[in-house]
Amino acid sequence: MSITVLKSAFRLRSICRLQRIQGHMMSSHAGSEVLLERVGNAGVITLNRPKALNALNHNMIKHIYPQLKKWETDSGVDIVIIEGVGGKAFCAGGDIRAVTDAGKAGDPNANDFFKEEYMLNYKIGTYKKPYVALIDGITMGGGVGLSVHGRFRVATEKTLFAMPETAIGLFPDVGGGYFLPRLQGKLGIFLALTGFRLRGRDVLRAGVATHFVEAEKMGALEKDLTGLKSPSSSDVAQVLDSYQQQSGLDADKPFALEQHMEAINRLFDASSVEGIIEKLKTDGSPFAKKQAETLAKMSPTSMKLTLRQLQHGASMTLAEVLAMEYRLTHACMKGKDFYEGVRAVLIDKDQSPKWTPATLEEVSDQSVEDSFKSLGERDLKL
Ligand code: QUE
Repeated sequence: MSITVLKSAFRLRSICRLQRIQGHMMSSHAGSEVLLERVGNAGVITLNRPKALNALNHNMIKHIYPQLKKWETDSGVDIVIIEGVGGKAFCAGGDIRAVTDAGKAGDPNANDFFKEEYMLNYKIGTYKKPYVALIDGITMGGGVGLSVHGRFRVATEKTLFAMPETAIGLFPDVGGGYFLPRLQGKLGIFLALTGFRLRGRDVLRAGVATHFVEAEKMGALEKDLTGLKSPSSSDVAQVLDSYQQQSGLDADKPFALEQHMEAINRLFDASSVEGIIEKLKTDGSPFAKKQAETLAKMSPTSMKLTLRQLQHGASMTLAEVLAMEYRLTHACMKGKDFYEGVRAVLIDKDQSPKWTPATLEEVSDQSVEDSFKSLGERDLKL
């Protein structure tokens, strides 16, 4: 494609967006953190906090959830599309800083954030109409929850995927306990414990995305999707397949983890975190050594919760997994590591969290088991 055609395609996309945003501002939610619009027969959700990399906050959840419910039964809506503005991120995660502020203050809003976020994840996972997430850019944590449970996830060469929560004293939530153990071999356990980042076409190869389309084609793709008349899921699939076929970028490049999958399947196959670390240390390969170094920085409590979460989640429904994860958020908010991790990574940015307990040996099996216990009346019911 020539530069001129590229530029005009970009301009067309920008103009379309501008018209939609102007239309939206006139229709009421000026300055909104999330835009909810009808474009043709599509419901379009636009995450609109570019300076925060579209991180998902409570206000956004409160707007998206009821609109998704309405669109599900609105005969004028055949498809839902979700995307982010700014060109850098689809959604970099949850607004975890606000959650820890509320958690520290004993504000029930912290629990409500997780409850409503997981209800939204479940709505997406059981949605009755085609749901298409355009995950162009950073897609981590909460952003994964807004996409991975949906029928279609379109990655681009700019997609950067990770579940990095063990670095902040949390665990890979938003249904991570469901989709991660369902990835090939022990890939999910590896991604969950290390927070390893997948890029571009590898997000498709890992099974996190369903399609790969070059970023410059996303404007045209969206236009084609919103222009479909009463599309079925297979009509949507056909459009996405066709765009994917025309996107040859990195098609010949092997999966970055291909050369390590045998090691991942062998080394991350243990019933305890200590067992995995022992295997990594005795293996001695540069790859194993690097993973051991990464895990040494993560919250010991988070790693133990995460391994149990994925072991349990492998044979649970999405609804059961989200209820389990909601219990785990209570445990994390009662502990110390979540606050310390957010301080070290997101607030002070010193990247030097002091975990409590500081070692795996000091994290008792009992404290891990207790974190999975019923909350009684407060359990999440889906
Ligand atoms: C680990 C995480 C998160 C993270 C960084 C980590 C996370 C999260 C954010 C984030 C990023 C940008 C924002 C924001 C939050 O960063 O969960 O509010 O603007 O949400 O290393 O788990």
